[in-house]
Amino acid sequence: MGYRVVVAGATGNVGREMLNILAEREFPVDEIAVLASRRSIGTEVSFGDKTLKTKDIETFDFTGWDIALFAIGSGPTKEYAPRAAAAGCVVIDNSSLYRYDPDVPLIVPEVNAEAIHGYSKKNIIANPNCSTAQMVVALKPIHDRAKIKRVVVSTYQSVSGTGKAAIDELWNQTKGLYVPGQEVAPEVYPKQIAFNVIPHIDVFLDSGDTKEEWKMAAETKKILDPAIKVTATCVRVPVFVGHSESINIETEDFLDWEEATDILREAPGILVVDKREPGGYVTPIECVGEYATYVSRIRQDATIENGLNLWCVSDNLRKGAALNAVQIAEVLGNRVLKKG
Ligand code: 2RA
Repeated sequence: MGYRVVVAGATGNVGREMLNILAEREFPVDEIAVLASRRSIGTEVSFGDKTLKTKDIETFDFTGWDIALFAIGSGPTKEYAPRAAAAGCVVIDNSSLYRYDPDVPLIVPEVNAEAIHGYSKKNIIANPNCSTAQMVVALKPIHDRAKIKRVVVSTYQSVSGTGKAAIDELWNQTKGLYVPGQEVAPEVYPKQIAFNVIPHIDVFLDSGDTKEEWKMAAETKKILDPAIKVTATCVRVPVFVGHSESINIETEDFLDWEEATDILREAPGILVVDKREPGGYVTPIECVGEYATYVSRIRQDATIENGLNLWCVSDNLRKGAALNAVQIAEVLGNRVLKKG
């Protein structure tokens, strides 16, 4: 016996990946419903070898459904997540709405799966920001071995993190540069993204940080350890899918880079690709469609007593969103609901 599963936001990039990954991992689904906004009702989406038609989330009754994966943004989530939760359906939400709520667990299964037991306070579980998810997977084994004090991270985030319109903008803007008269002015982003980088993701805060940078700090503290100091600079780059991160780590105890490499090789969710030669590292193009959090360029930071540098790459639509959400559903099923 399996679960009655709902995917809300099934026509978006993340929603479609949720369906792909539920099928790929053969999540025990007895019945599935795919929901979209009124303007997308009837849109066909794939679930394994099946084709499903989306239903209207506004009129959908969540009663009798076990798990709902939400990828509809904070606004609609505010309206529909409480409705699903009140109907007894556990919501796993990819928006930022509930991530910082003390009554809602924020989970990366390789890091804090045990937090799943906190779901029952609101019947809601939060999925972290994509740039946080891959980073805490890489930090967790190092923290367990040498206790991380401080993290300095620079991100190189793909346009799919913004959504389909951003993917189209990068594609059309790049093409337009080669075809006189077909130049495409910035619309999704404040400046040209083709052959450029933009040091700004989400809104600016009074501190001068962006909200994306604030999220990486706040979420790392909630998921891994509130004592860890994190400072981030989040940058948008002309890549379609795959976030990359340059991570500098200061630890309480000394950890030799070779021991760190061995520890990372053994850690869940991580693939180490690290040869000190041309091409001996992972680039975003190679992570697309994969589950792994890739780690390369592992080396000592000799400028401080206990420092390490590493390069981390992962598919932001998968580990950064849809895969992590499905993995949370697997933990919920195996440890709590126990139907599958
Ligand atoms: C981004 N992390 O990359 C944000 C939201 N997915 O745009």
